[in-house]
Amino acid sequence: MKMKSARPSPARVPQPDTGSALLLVHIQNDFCPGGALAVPGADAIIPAANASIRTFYGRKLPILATRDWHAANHRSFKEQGGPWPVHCVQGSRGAQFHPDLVLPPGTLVISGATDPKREAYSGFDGTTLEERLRELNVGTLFVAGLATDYCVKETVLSACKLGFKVVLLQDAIRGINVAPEDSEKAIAEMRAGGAVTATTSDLAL
Ligand code: VGL
Ligand code: ZN
Repeated sequence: MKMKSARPSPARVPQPDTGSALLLVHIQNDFCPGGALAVPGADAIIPAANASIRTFYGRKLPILATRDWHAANHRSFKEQGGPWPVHCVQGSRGAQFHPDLVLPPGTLVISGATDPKREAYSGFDGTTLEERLRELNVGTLFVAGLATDYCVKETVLSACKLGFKVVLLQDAIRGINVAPEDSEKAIAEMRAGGAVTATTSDLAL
């Protein structure tokens, strides 16, 4: 019979190591306060995102940043019959990464949702993201960014389906919450899809 240990062992959180990459989803002006599709509290994730960036950069591990990069007539926009206000139009200020996000040299930028006729929430949809990750021999993705209930969720679910391990950095994501529970539901869906959740303080920063 196994002995019960007196104290529960600390939860094992995967650590950034060979084969890990940091994936920053849509940390762009338009999703931050003052932007066209501001996610409540979005800028509060930036210190945690930057701390993760320092860890990955310090360990020479890949850092990838996706950006929502819509054509001006994208079907996602209300005036084209879509659900959202005009946001993250290619080349606009709103589409730039938040100025406080410190992206180091070598960060790979992946532009998504470029085809005006197609809705695309997953960073893998119509991009070179998977190819880049395979080239870099990445097996585990640590994910931060916006928005929990749309692009973070879809990107994480795609990553899981493609066989990547995913660690969702819960203090470094925020949701739109069109309905108040959307982010909680999204996190539950990502866990059900195979993602594990951690906070940046669980990482040996
Ligand atoms: C997103 C709505 C529209 C996201 C992008 O990044 O989550 N949400 N476009
Ligand atoms: Zn968009």
